[in-house]
Amino acid sequence: MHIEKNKIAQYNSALSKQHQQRFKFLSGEIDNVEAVLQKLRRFQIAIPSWALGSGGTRFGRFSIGGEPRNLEEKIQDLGLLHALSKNSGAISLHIPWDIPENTKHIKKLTAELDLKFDAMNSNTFQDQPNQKLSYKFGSMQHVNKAVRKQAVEHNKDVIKYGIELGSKSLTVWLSDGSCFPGQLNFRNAFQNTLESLREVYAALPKDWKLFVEYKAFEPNFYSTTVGDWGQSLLYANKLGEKAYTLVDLGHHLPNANIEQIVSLLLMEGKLGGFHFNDSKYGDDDLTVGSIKPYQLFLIFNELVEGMDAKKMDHAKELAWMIDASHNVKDPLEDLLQSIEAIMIAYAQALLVDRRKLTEAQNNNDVVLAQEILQSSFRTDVRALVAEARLKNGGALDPINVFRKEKVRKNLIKQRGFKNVATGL
Ligand code: PSV
Ligand code: MN
Repeated sequence: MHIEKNKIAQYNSALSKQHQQRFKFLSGEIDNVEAVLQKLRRFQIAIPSWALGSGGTRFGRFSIGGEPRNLEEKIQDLGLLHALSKNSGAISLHIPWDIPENTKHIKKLTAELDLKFDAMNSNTFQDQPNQKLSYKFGSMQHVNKAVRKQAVEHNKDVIKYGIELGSKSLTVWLSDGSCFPGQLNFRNAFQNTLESLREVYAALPKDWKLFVEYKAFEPNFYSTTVGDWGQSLLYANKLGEKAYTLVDLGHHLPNANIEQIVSLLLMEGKLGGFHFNDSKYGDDDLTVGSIKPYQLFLIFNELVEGMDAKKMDHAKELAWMIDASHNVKDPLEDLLQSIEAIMIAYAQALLVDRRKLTEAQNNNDVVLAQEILQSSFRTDVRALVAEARLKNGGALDPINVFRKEKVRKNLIKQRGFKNVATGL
């Protein structure tokens, strides 16, 4: 399914008067509104190929209907998302959930929809049909060298697919760890993992990055071999300059200060990218900004401050991706909400008065520092984000267009109700 540009323009013109009023009022309060708009327009968030269907939990899965049945249909869904949002111009593939069978055709399709290939993701946390050796007791950490080799070879294959598609990075998330005390020798598990990662690193093209994603627990519940940012940073430092830590917002123990983690990783030049989602309890993979929007703003505040300190290009130098799962909402509507939440937090962070904040910090003026941050957080920047989208040719109100155009109903008509998309 496709929504024509002029259709989007029609919906926009119906909302134009109200939008212009709101934007005019807001822009009067912002000093450098054109520069902020430029940054918002350039910011692009990758969507994972596994987030376009109904995810489900281990207790069940409820079909949403019209889910994409193959990679091509997933790319079509992403094209639709990007046409509406204009801030989701990239796709992140998980192998072997989404193996591109005909790379030429897939590349042509993505180019037509103005989509790029972001990080490739390997998968050694599940056994695949016909797989020789099992990952039940880990992959890169495994006590058996042959299992480790199989995991390394898989990652090398993923790099090969990525090269064909024009991706420039590989994200490795390992579920390796242990479920019970005594099951694992921690040092051996670390060393085996490091040795395996070194082999993968050696296979990276010159201009590629390797992202080492950490996660505190699940599916292992006693120890995880890349369990936190410290461990990920150890690997990244030992591997070399092309290796970075990847932060997934859901992968921390409760109440972790993620904004501080982000700040220090940036300072060390070792923050590679992000998986955005939200959570209340664990790795809940909920819509970005649905539970803790202030935390999201504080993270973006550190990102903007830290990237500016290093004169980094916000849009280009870190990998931005949503990593969420949808159980009760329409995945495409849910993703539109996540994109909007990210853009809002980014816009608010761009509005922080850095000079005043630094002054307040240097004067130990705790009250003023809080006032400065919260005044940005409490600014309703939705008209600013909408204006950036409008200037890029997107929809002023993407969910409204999605609903009025009956996208899901049409997709169900085309694809049927009971189909299941690959991935989580
Ligand atoms: C693991 O929980 C994770 O966050 C990793 O990024 C995986 O690639 C993704 O979710 C899908 O399982
Ligand atoms: Mn993730």
